[in-house]
Amino acid sequence: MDKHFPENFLWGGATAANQCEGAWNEDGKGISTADMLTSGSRKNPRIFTREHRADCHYPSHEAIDHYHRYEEDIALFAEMGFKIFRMSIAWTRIFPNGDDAQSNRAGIEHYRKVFETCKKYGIEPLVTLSHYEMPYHLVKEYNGWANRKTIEFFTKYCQTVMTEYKGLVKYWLTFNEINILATQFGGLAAGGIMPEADRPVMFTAFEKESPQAQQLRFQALHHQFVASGRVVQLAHAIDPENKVGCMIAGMVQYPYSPNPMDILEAQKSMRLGNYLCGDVMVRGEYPAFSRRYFNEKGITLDITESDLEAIKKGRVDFYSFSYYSSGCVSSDPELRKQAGNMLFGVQNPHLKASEWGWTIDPLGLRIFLNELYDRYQVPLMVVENGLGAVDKVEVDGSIHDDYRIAYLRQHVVAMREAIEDGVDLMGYTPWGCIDLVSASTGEMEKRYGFIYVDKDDNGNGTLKRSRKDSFYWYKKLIASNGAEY
Ligand code: BGP
Repeated sequence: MDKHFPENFLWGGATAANQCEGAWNEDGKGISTADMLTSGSRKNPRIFTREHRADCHYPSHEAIDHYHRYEEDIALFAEMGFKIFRMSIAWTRIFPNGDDAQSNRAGIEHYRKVFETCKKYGIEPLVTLSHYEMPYHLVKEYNGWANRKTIEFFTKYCQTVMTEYKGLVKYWLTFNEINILATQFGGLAAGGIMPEADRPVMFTAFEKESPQAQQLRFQALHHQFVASGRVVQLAHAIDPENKVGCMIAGMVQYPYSPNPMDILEAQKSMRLGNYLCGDVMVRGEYPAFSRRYFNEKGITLDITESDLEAIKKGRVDFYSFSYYSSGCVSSDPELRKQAGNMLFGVQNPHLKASEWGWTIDPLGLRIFLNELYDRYQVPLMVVENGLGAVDKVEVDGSIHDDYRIAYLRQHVVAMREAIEDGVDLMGYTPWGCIDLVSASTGEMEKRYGFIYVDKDDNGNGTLKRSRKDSFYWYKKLIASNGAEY
């Protein structure tokens, strides 16, 4: 059977501003929530500090200095043959405090140059409007997305960039991994909700969440739904060419056993983890199952008629998601206890894991693609995928990352099979196409890139870029439109 990728398939790579740009306080940029996150490791979580502390390292401040080196980096992406480049705009470069009357010209001009560079190479930008950061001022003054006013601030920022970059950008994503806010893991990173003390916040649920905190989290999520709905409508009004997608963290959960109790638990977890957000953003209304969930948890949301209209009219054009791993759900209290607060649930005996404990499951990607397409029938895009691993630089400067190639190859096969199954898949942008700061741990050593960046966890290094073996592999894959993998 001749299986292949569609002709205009969008091969590329993905980054986020706070994980690669650096220049955290240059050219009028305001402080973002990500600028307050220390570095960490798998064992020591990153800490959100309410003030900057002299004894802490903040990896977003320099990151990989992409802000000053974007031309070199985009040229390398072009060398691999990228058709699309997913990146995010730092809201704080456009509106430093979030509620400013005027936008910051220097920030607007910076991204214009970035997009023009992409254009020069025939690369389509795919722009995430909010990728795990927001102006810190909005967090301190308004409690971030818990406050309804933030919808207006965000809409104004989106209107500004969509107007400025009309003709340069046509693919947009509203909120990165919005569904993290539907889990206990998302408070600050996704929702900008101020923690009561300096503490770990990234994908970390340490203590039991209070009913008030839970209520606030879902209200923040609701405000993001409304904002997304408004922004989708704005995008279409500004330029009918614009295509806006939702961005969901693909949290695939299997039942641990054929015990119907496990199946039910997995279903609940898929619904809350993935489908709640997808249904609102693709179908334009809260799914029926959410009513019972909110009732049982005692969550009462402030939802107005005009909110519902914004959600209804602002349905996204496509569905994008990240996929790294799958999880497993059990109804057995003993097994659940062992798993603790792990994002991926109980251990799946059939799968191996990465050095950072993320299970590797390419078939899960095919299964999820099929599930999503059955449910939504809109074009899908895989906008993050990859293997975080430690790379070794040989004496001659080469980097033999065959483990990364093996991981990506299997996921490419899974996508091709899903296309064969009937899925309408638009593109693939593996995560961290150039090494960058890890979101969960703040490390540099957890690398995803095709391009190596000389920088270590303590901030030392020349920042020199080098091509890994995977660079040449991906280049060939793109040139053959997925045939040579
Ligand atoms: C996703 C985030 C990204 C990215 C990726 C890899 O959840 O959208 O920002 O960082 O995960 O995670 P990590 O960097 O923690 O390895």
